Amino acid sequence: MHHQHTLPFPADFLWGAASAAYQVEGGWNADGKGPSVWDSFSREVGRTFQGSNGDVAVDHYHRYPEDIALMAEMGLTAYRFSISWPRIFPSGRGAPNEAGLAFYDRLIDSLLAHGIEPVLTLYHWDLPQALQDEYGGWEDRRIIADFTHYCTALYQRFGGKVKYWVSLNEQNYNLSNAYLLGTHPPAVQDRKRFYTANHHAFLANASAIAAFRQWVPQGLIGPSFAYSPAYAASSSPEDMLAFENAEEFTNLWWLDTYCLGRYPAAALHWLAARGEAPDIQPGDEDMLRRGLPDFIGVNYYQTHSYTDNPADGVGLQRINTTGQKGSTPASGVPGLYKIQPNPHLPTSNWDWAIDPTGLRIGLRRLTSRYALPLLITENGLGEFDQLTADGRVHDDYRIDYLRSHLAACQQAITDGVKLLGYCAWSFTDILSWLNGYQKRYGFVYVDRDEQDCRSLQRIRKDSFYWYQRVIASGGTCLD
Ligand code: BGP
Repeated sequence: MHHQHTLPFPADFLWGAASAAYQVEGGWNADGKGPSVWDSFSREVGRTFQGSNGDVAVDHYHRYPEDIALMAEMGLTAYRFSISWPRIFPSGRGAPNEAGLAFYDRLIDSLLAHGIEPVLTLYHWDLPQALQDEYGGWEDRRIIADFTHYCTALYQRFGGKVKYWVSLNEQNYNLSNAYLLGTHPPAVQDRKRFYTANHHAFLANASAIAAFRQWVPQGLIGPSFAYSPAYAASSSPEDMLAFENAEEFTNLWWLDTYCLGRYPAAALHWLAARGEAPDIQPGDEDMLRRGLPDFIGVNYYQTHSYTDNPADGVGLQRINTTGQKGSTPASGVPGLYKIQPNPHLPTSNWDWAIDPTGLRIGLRRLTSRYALPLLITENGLGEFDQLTADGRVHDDYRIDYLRSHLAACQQAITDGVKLLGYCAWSFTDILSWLNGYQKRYGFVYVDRDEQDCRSLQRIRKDSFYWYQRVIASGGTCLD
């Protein structure tokens, strides 16, 4: 569609930025917090980039007043953060840790005092280690009750002051890494266990949403999905079929289950024939349908192009965690699809395709299929940033990336997409799960690296001033 005029961003559009507890907070054992699976995993040799861990991260646990002051200076109207489950329930369940709840009270109150809408994520991967040890975390149905118990404690405490809630962050990406690639805890490579863990996560998500209706009737809730819209590598029927396979297995498996309460048919048949399908018990489908979301949180970084992959073709491979451009190996699922680099798109140093039009296409697909409002809960560019001699970070490449993606959002709004807001990833620099501090996303540079916490000083990048101007103009000025 070529529009004669683009519509403006809505007046109540949320101009945001995002983070996750493990990646920013530090204070890993402060005030009664229990260990998470990432606290343990990052201590195992060779798991993370240069052994980096979240023990200190960027010390947001202690420096949140300074960070929120910077957010206010920038003009943010929303901040997405996650709550650390083991800070609230150190061993996963039981009685809540008052000091953990009090920390998030202070954080939320400070945001509200600065006119910044909190967007609260219930789960961003830091499962209490105790639940992993006790019953294998997401692999056991007991997780459904424990997750609902945890979420209900947050609804009761914060439901009166937080309107926007994200249930699970990137279940698809996290569990793929955890159970297919073996790169997130518990570092397993087993397809049956993967689909089992996912099924329990879907049920936990739905159960938590059902409880939300009772405790926070005025609020809005939805999962955040790592959405890489699929393209066919060519118009050959074989590539088109590979595209259909990829769309169903990498996107609709999650999106249909969240938003329609049922698994897509062809993928379920394929898995059943291989003994990999989840065990769907009586009442499960009913539970899924009782926990449908109010909006879809979209974490968008890139699209993928797909080509045919024979039954003896290439399997899934680990992603690039070096920043060495062109080092990503060919990857796919035998008999279903193979990822093919898209010759029409530039890539980052981590080989992630830069595709703002793909964002518009994705937002349109979601709108047409599910007719739900959308909230961009993550979008950004991870790059090697340089603190230069003038004490600045000239990240014009990031400005270009964000500008083009915001322009795509505006086109999508003009196409008829109901977009609630845009949370750039990330506000400050943060710890990347597998890339340490070499891959930075923030508007605010943080002076530290993997080995040395240094000063942890906050330094505004050029993109900070750019986003400040964008927000001040209500998005009418993206330049
Ligand atoms: C998403 C996660 C974020 C963040 C981001 C960037 O998958 O939800 O937590 O890490 O990706 O990823 P990376 O740091 O690997 O580049």
